[in-house]
Amino acid sequence: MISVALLSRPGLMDPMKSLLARELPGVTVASWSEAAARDAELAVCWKPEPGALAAMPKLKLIHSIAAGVDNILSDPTVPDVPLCRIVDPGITAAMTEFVLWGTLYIHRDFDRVISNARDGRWQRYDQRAAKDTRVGILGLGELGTDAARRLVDLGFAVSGWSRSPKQLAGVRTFSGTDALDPFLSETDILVSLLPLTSSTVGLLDAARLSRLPKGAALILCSRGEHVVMDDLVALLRSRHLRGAVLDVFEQEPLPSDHPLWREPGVLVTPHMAAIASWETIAQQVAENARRLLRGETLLNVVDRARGY
Ligand code: NDP
Ligand code: OXD
Repeated sequence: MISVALLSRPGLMDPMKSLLARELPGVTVASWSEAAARDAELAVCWKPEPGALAAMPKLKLIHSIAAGVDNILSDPTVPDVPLCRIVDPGITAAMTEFVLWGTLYIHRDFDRVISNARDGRWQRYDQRAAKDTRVGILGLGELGTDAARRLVDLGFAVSGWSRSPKQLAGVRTFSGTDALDPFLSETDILVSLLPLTSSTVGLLDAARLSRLPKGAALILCSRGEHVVMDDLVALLRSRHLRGAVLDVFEQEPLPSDHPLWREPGVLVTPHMAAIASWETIAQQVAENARRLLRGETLLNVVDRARGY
């Protein structure tokens, strides 16, 4: 049977021990603080210490406990063994709910009326039809595609941007760097569902965000590092942008004294858009462990060259 190491901040992955033991009878599971972890063949990770994976001589497979793998690939010493991530219909459904909620929050002016309610201000806004709100999704992968489809079902004018060309019923699709500015210039609500890679870090800077039409809003579900936050705040303060729902941050948890909590127009949510259960994670890790042992094709393998 295989041996597994859990690499994360202390205690985070404790629930995985019994779940993996149930899924993989005979497995040994060690936290990184235990000496046995160095000899494991499978590393299950969330933000492993830099250099830790390189210090595992028997390593055969690295598994992220998340959909994203930036938490692992940010370490240049990560050994060249297969890297898998979590892909799950439950996560996709949860993300779609979050995107639909965020879109309606802005489209139906809840951002304004919630703020007005604090001052006891009764103010109604003109109602727009969904077809008159253009929602642009950065990233048409597992998550972006489902969110786009559901937004189309609700009648929104939906577009999407990806690296490679795509066809998606009811969605205007754009691909490649040259298409980004035209895509942004026709987007009222921008949703980011990109992976964090060397090509997408800092993508949404002053120049890019200024391409959005005046009054546009951002829903950031991907990673904090996709946005140059000072540029975003400047564009909110100049009223070029109307608001932002921010679920992810370069530093998490966002410290309670961080100015973004109190920035007018910004709603901070605690990286809650789509959270995989430990059960789901353990099942997917165990399935890949069984496949590894049988020499079968692994599921949800990341392309290391692309970084996602
Ligand atoms: P996928 O890998 O399935 O999809 C990524 C999409 O982004 C693809 O369409 C890809 O294009 C596109 N893309 C990647 N790089 C570029 C680029 N340089 N230019 C244009 N498009 C690009 O990822 P998922 O949909 O599963 O997840 C996306 C991200 O969502 C995760 O990496 C994670 O950061 C975040 N996430 C956040 C959660 C939260 O709770 N806030 C929960 C889960 C995920 P192509 O199709 O051409 O390859
Ligand atoms: C993920 C996340 O990548 O939770 O799964 O952000």
